[in-house]
Amino acid sequence: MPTAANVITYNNFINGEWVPSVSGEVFENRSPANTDDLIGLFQKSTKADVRRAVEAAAAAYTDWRLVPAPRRAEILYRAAQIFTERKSACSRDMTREMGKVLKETEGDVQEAIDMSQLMAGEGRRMYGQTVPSELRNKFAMSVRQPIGVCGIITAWNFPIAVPSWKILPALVCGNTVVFKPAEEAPLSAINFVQALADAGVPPGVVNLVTGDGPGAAAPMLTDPDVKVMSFTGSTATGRLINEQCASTFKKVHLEMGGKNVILVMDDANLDLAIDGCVWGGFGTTGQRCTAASRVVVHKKIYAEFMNRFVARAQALKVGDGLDPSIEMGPSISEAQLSKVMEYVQIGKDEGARLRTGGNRLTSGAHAKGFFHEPTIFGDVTPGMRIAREEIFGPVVSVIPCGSFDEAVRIANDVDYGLSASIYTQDIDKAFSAMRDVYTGLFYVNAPTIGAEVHLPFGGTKATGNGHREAGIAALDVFSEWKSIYVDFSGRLQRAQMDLEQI
Ligand code: UN1
Repeated sequence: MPTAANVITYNNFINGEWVPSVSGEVFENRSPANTDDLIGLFQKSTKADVRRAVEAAAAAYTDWRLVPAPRRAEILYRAAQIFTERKSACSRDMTREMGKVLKETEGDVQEAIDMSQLMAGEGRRMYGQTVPSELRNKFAMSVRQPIGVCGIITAWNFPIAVPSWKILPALVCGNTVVFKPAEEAPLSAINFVQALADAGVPPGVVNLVTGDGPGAAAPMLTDPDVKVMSFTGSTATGRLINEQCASTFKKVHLEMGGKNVILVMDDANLDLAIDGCVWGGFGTTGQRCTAASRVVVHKKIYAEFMNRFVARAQALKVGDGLDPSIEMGPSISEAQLSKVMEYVQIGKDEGARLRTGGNRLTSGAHAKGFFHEPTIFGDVTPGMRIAREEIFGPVVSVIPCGSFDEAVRIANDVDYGLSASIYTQDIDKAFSAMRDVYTGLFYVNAPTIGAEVHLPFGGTKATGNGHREAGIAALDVFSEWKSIYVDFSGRLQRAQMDLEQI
């Protein structure tokens, strides 16, 4: 464990160099599993640092946009190799700084490997469109063009995966990047950017500024040289970003909150469904935008489902994610844990039935971290706040329902629309729900989590603003179409004139 003397100070990355912030101010990053564990000091960047990063990105853009996409892709293939070599070290750093268990942080780094390979492949495709022209002697086509400097603001819960979903497509399309990671997980961002630099990304093409939202993110929103903003975080922050970006007409991609639902029908395979609810609800300590924080269960199987679900939640081992036997880590911060505890109180006050959990864990191995029991409320009604608002913690609200139609109505009756799932053996119900539940992701006989990088990721309503990241859809965020008409009738006219002169 570092003492004050051997604590590492990490820098920003601007124009290919690791540099301190202009103000020289730093902030601490501590492990949420043990606040004695000081991970390092990180630059508390301000407007002046952001400006330097944007200038570097704008200067680098003039050449990077002209580098052939297959050459840009070679760098991404090398990045995939480097992430693979560093997977174990990066996941340990990630578990230490943001708390999710090692198995999950390994999955997080794996997503960056997968995304590097996917986007590197795009370097040799990046398909455009060719269509027939209306006129003779004319060709018509449309090609993807890069847009310019992309501002990237990410959350702490997927601190390498989510930046990779944004930055790698931005790069293969020919854009340059200014990256502001969440202040709760800056070391993972540094590991990510170091890997890109080592893979050969030229100076200025990727820049990193650490710090808080007002200091290090807000200046990007109004900077006229930033052309695209891509954000993952809360709906409230996303709304502010959207408003701030309006006056400079930036292309804004927002990936925000969720209140995802698992529908358990009376014909469900209960073993599968309970497994899905445990990992969907308590994986990443419930701190996923895709977390299954609502479960709607048919009344016919409600009692049995509840007994078994509660027993599984009680058996989960909570603790420091670096210990491989641990199944659920801490909340990210004191503030996040307080929010969880507030919602537990709200649930009780609203008349939901607390079936298990509900307490902060404070003794023994839990004494120095932000731990909370896996918590399940039963007899929840759809109007309750715990059934409607994003908690982002280990709290699952179970709502009894009387029919499939009612389940679908409840599923749709929230402000968010990221992910939903159904457990049923009935193909008609599966397809009806798939069509009628208004979300960007839908699962059948699997939980609401576990998106794969080669499919579009994103949500409807207050979750997103119409874009998708990951998959080929990511290219639509980070490129714009240029339609090109080539008229070659002039040559034919000239040929005709030549003939007439003979
Ligand atoms: C997020 O919580 O921001 O499908 C993303 C999943 C993860 C992505 C979660 N691969 O749950």
